[in-house]
Amino acid sequence: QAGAAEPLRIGSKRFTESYVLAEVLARQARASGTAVTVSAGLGNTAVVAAALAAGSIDVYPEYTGTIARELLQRPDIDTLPALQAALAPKGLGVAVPLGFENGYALALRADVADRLQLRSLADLARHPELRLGLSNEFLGRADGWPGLAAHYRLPQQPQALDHGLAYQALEAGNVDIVDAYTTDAQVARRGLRLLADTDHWFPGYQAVLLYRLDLPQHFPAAWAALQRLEGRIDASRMAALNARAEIDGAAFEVVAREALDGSAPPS
Ligand code: PBE
Repeated sequence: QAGAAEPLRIGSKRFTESYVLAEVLARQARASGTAVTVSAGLGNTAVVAAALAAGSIDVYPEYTGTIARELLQRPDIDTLPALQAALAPKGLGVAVPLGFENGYALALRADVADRLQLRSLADLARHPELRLGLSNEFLGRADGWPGLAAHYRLPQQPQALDHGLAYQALEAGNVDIVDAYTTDAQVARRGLRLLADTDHWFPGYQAVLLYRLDLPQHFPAAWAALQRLEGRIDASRMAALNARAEIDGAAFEVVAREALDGSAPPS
Protein backbone atom coordinates (compact mmCIF):
# COMPACT_ATOMS: atom_id res chain seq x y z
CA GLN A 1 0.00 0.00 0.00
CA ALA A 2 1.22 3.48 -0.98
CA GLY A 3 0.84 4.91 2.53
CA ALA A 4 3.71 2.86 3.87
CA ALA A 5 6.31 4.91 2.00
CA GLU A 6 4.89 8.33 2.88
CA PRO A 7 7.18 10.45 5.02
CA LEU A 8 6.30 11.91 8.39
CA ARG A 9 5.72 15.63 7.78
CA ILE A 10 6.92 18.08 10.42
CA GLY A 11 6.12 21.81 10.39
CA SER A 12 7.37 24.87 12.24
CA LYS A 13 6.51 28.48 12.88
CA ARG A 14 8.63 31.41 11.77
CA PHE A 15 10.95 32.03 14.72
CA THR A 16 14.30 30.59 15.73
CA GLU A 17 13.15 28.16 18.41
CA SER A 18 10.44 26.68 16.25
CA TYR A 19 12.93 25.99 13.44
CA VAL A 20 15.32 24.36 15.91
CA LEU A 21 12.66 22.18 17.50
CA ALA A 22 11.33 21.00 14.14
CA GLU A 23 14.84 19.74 13.35
CA VAL A 24 15.03 18.09 16.78
CA LEU A 25 11.81 16.20 15.99
CA ALA A 26 13.08 15.33 12.52
CA ARG A 27 16.37 14.00 13.83
CA GLN A 28 14.67 11.92 16.51
CA ALA A 29 12.14 10.46 14.05
CA ARG A 30 14.80 9.68 11.43
CA ALA A 31 16.83 7.82 14.04
CA SER A 32 13.85 5.45 14.32
CA GLY A 33 14.18 4.67 10.60
CA THR A 34 11.28 6.86 9.51
CA ALA A 35 11.44 9.06 6.40
CA VAL A 36 10.79 12.70 7.33
CA THR A 37 10.13 15.97 5.54
CA VAL A 38 10.32 19.34 7.31
CA SER A 39 8.20 22.29 6.21
CA ALA A 40 10.16 24.97 8.03
CA GLY A 41 8.81 28.42 8.87
CA LEU A 42 5.37 27.89 7.36
CA GLY A 43 4.03 31.06 8.97
CA ASN A 44 2.54 32.30 12.21
CA THR A 45 0.56 30.15 14.65
CA ALA A 46 -2.70 30.41 12.71
CA VAL A 47 -1.05 29.33 9.45
CA VAL A 48 0.82 26.33 10.88
CA ALA A 49 -2.22 25.19 12.87
CA ALA A 50 -4.32 25.39 9.70
CA ALA A 51 -1.75 23.26 7.84
CA LEU A 52 -2.02 20.66 10.60
CA ALA A 53 -5.82 20.72 10.56
CA ALA A 54 -5.83 20.37 6.76
CA GLY A 55 -3.48 17.38 6.90
CA SER A 56 -0.53 18.99 5.09
CA ILE A 57 1.68 18.31 8.12
CA ASP A 58 1.46 15.67 10.87
CA VAL A 59 3.08 17.41 13.84
CA TYR A 60 4.74 20.65 14.94
CA PRO A 61 6.14 22.13 18.16
CA GLU A 62 3.56 24.29 19.94
CA TYR A 63 2.94 25.79 23.40
CA THR A 64 0.13 24.97 25.83
CA GLY A 65 -1.02 28.57 26.38
CA THR A 66 -1.09 29.15 22.64
CA ILE A 67 -3.25 26.06 22.13
CA ALA A 68 -5.69 27.14 24.84
CA ARG A 69 -5.94 30.85 24.00
CA GLU A 70 -5.19 31.18 20.32
CA LEU A 71 -6.32 27.87 18.81
CA LEU A 72 -9.17 26.79 21.08
CA GLN A 73 -10.26 30.16 22.55
CA ARG A 74 -10.46 28.33 25.89
CA PRO A 75 -8.71 30.53 28.48
CA ASP A 76 -10.27 28.35 31.18
CA ILE A 77 -8.10 25.27 30.47
CA ASP A 78 -4.39 24.79 30.94
CA THR A 79 -3.61 21.14 31.75
CA LEU A 80 -2.57 18.59 29.14
CA PRO A 81 -5.57 16.28 29.81
CA ALA A 82 -8.00 19.20 29.42
CA LEU A 83 -6.30 20.32 26.21
CA GLN A 84 -6.35 16.73 24.90
CA ALA A 85 -10.07 16.46 25.56
CA ALA A 86 -10.76 19.73 23.74
CA LEU A 87 -8.55 18.85 20.75
CA ALA A 88 -9.70 15.24 20.21
CA PRO A 89 -12.99 16.15 18.43
CA LYS A 90 -10.83 18.03 15.88
CA GLY A 91 -8.70 14.95 15.25
CA LEU A 92 -5.72 16.52 17.03
CA GLY A 93 -3.64 15.53 20.02
CA VAL A 94 -1.13 17.19 22.33
CA ALA A 95 1.61 15.31 24.18
CA VAL A 96 5.32 15.11 25.01
CA PRO A 97 6.09 18.18 27.15
CA LEU A 98 9.69 18.87 26.18
CA GLY A 99 10.73 20.25 29.58
CA PHE A 100 10.53 24.03 29.32
CA GLU A 101 8.21 27.00 28.95
CA ASN A 102 8.63 29.81 26.45
CA GLY A 103 6.24 32.57 27.36
CA TYR A 104 5.51 36.09 26.33
CA ALA A 105 6.97 39.01 28.29
CA LEU A 106 7.54 42.71 27.67
CA ALA A 107 11.24 43.57 27.59
CA LEU A 108 13.20 46.80 27.88
CA ARG A 109 16.77 48.00 28.29
CA ALA A 110 18.14 47.93 31.84
CA ASP A 111 19.12 51.62 31.72
CA VAL A 112 15.57 52.63 30.77
CA ALA A 113 14.08 50.36 33.43
CA ASP A 114 16.33 51.91 36.09
CA ARG A 115 15.78 55.51 35.00
CA LEU A 116 11.97 55.17 35.00
CA GLN A 117 11.78 52.66 37.90
CA LEU A 118 9.91 50.15 35.77
CA ARG A 119 9.59 46.68 37.26
CA SER A 120 6.17 45.36 36.43
CA LEU A 121 3.63 45.54 33.63
CA ALA A 122 1.40 47.65 35.88
CA ASP A 123 4.19 50.27 36.07
CA LEU A 124 3.73 50.96 32.36
CA ALA A 125 0.39 52.64 33.04
CA ARG A 126 2.27 55.66 34.46
CA HIS A 127 4.24 56.16 31.24
CA PRO A 128 2.02 56.81 28.22
CA GLU A 129 5.04 58.31 26.41
CA LEU A 130 6.80 54.95 26.12
CA ARG A 131 7.12 53.66 22.56
CA LEU A 132 6.05 50.03 22.18
CA GLY A 133 7.12 47.97 19.17
CA LEU A 134 5.20 44.69 19.16
CA SER A 135 5.13 41.77 16.75
CA ASN A 136 2.06 41.42 14.56
CA GLU A 137 1.08 38.12 16.12
CA PHE A 138 1.28 39.60 19.65
CA LEU A 139 -0.76 42.63 18.54
CA GLY A 140 -3.51 40.41 17.19
CA ARG A 141 -3.75 37.64 19.78
CA ALA A 142 -6.21 37.43 22.65
CA ASP A 143 -3.27 36.48 24.91
CA GLY A 144 -1.33 39.43 23.47
CA TRP A 145 -1.62 43.21 23.54
CA PRO A 146 -5.43 43.73 23.41
CA GLY A 147 -6.05 41.67 26.54
CA LEU A 148 -2.87 42.78 28.29
CA ALA A 149 -3.61 46.47 27.73
CA ALA A 150 -7.17 46.06 28.97
CA HIS A 151 -6.09 44.15 32.06
CA TYR A 152 -3.30 46.52 33.18
CA ARG A 153 -5.01 49.67 31.74
CA LEU A 154 -2.06 50.50 29.49
CA PRO A 155 -2.51 53.71 27.47
CA GLN A 156 0.21 53.29 24.80
CA GLN A 157 -0.50 52.90 21.08
CA PRO A 158 1.99 50.25 19.98
CA GLN A 159 3.54 50.06 16.54
CA ALA A 160 4.02 46.79 14.65
CA LEU A 161 7.57 45.45 14.52
CA ASP A 162 8.86 42.17 13.11
CA HIS A 163 10.10 40.00 16.00
CA GLY A 164 13.36 39.39 14.15
CA LEU A 165 14.10 43.14 14.24
CA ALA A 166 12.77 43.91 17.72
CA TYR A 167 15.99 43.63 19.71
CA GLN A 168 18.00 45.80 17.32
CA ALA A 169 15.29 48.47 17.45
CA LEU A 170 15.40 48.33 21.25
CA GLU A 171 19.18 48.62 21.35
CA ALA A 172 19.16 51.49 18.87
CA GLY A 173 16.59 53.30 21.01
CA ASN A 174 13.99 53.39 18.23
CA VAL A 175 11.47 51.78 20.60
CA ASP A 176 11.41 51.47 24.40
CA ILE A 177 9.54 48.18 24.88
CA VAL A 178 9.17 45.03 22.76
CA ASP A 179 7.43 41.71 23.24
CA ALA A 180 9.99 39.04 24.10
CA TYR A 181 9.81 35.26 24.22
CA THR A 182 11.33 34.13 27.51
CA THR A 183 13.79 31.68 25.90
CA ASP A 184 15.00 34.22 23.31
CA ALA A 185 18.78 34.28 23.20
CA GLN A 186 18.79 38.07 22.97
CA VAL A 187 17.18 38.64 26.37
CA ALA A 188 20.16 37.32 28.33
CA ARG A 189 22.75 38.45 25.82
CA ARG A 190 21.65 42.06 25.82
CA GLY A 191 20.96 42.13 29.57
CA LEU A 192 17.32 43.09 29.05
CA ARG A 193 14.77 43.38 31.82
CA LEU A 194 11.44 41.59 31.63
CA LEU A 195 8.51 43.37 33.27
CA ALA A 196 6.92 41.22 35.97
CA ASP A 197 3.42 39.95 35.28
CA THR A 198 2.34 40.38 38.90
CA ASP A 199 -1.29 39.42 38.22
CA HIS A 200 -0.25 36.27 36.29
CA TRP A 201 -2.27 37.49 33.36
CA PHE A 202 -0.21 35.51 30.82
CA PRO A 203 -0.89 31.76 30.76
CA GLY A 204 1.84 29.12 30.93
CA TYR A 205 3.45 28.16 27.63
CA GLN A 206 4.90 24.67 28.01
CA ALA A 207 6.54 23.43 24.81
CA VAL A 208 4.69 20.32 23.56
CA LEU A 209 3.95 18.43 20.36
CA LEU A 210 0.69 19.22 18.59
CA TYR A 211 -0.11 16.37 16.19
CA ARG A 212 -2.77 14.66 14.13
CA LEU A 213 -4.33 11.83 16.10
CA ASP A 214 -3.62 9.35 13.29
CA LEU A 215 0.15 9.94 13.55
CA PRO A 216 0.87 7.22 16.18
CA GLN A 217 -0.81 4.49 14.08
CA HIS A 218 0.82 5.56 10.82
CA PHE A 219 4.30 6.08 12.28
CA PRO A 220 4.58 3.90 15.40
CA ALA A 221 8.39 3.81 15.47
CA ALA A 222 8.69 7.56 14.98
CA TRP A 223 6.03 8.18 17.61
CA ALA A 224 7.87 6.02 20.15
CA ALA A 225 11.05 7.99 19.39
CA LEU A 226 9.28 11.35 19.69
CA GLN A 227 7.81 10.37 23.04
CA ARG A 228 11.33 9.88 24.35
CA LEU A 229 11.87 13.66 23.96
CA GLU A 230 9.68 14.25 27.00
CA GLY A 231 11.51 16.39 29.58
CA ARG A 232 14.76 16.41 27.59
CA ILE A 233 15.27 20.20 27.20
CA ASP A 234 15.09 22.71 30.05
CA ALA A 235 14.65 26.47 29.61
CA SER A 236 18.29 27.47 30.00
CA ARG A 237 19.30 24.78 27.54
CA MET A 238 16.69 25.94 25.04
CA ALA A 239 17.93 29.53 25.38
CA ALA A 240 21.49 28.29 24.76
CA LEU A 241 20.35 26.38 21.67
CA ASN A 242 18.52 29.48 20.40
CA ALA A 243 21.77 31.40 20.88
CA ARG A 244 23.70 28.81 18.87
CA ALA A 245 21.35 29.40 15.95
CA GLU A 246 20.72 33.11 16.28
CA ILE A 247 24.00 34.48 17.60
CA ASP A 248 26.57 31.93 16.39
CA GLY A 249 24.73 31.34 13.12
CA ALA A 250 24.83 27.54 13.45
CA ALA A 251 22.50 25.69 11.06
CA PHE A 252 19.25 24.46 12.61
CA GLU A 253 20.21 20.81 11.86
CA VAL A 254 23.51 21.30 13.69
CA VAL A 255 21.80 22.86 16.69
CA ALA A 256 19.30 19.99 16.73
CA ARG A 257 22.11 17.45 16.88
CA GLU A 258 23.67 19.35 19.79
CA ALA A 259 20.31 19.44 21.55
CA LEU A 260 20.06 15.67 21.50
CA ASP A 261 23.75 14.91 22.13
CA GLY A 262 23.90 17.20 25.11
CA SER A 263 20.91 15.92 27.04
CA ALA A 264 20.61 12.84 29.19
CA PRO A 265 19.86 9.60 27.33
CA PRO A 266 16.25 8.42 27.48
CA SER A 267 15.57 6.35 30.56
N1 PBE B 1 5.88 31.95 21.93
C1 PBE B 1 5.88 32.81 23.11
C2 PBE B 1 4.50 31.47 21.80
C3 PBE B 1 3.65 32.35 22.59
C4 PBE B 1 4.53 32.84 23.65
C5 PBE B 1 6.33 32.74 20.81
C6 PBE B 1 6.72 30.81 22.13
C7 PBE B 1 3.98 31.03 20.46
O1 PBE B 1 2.78 30.90 20.31
O2 PBE B 1 4.74 30.77 19.54
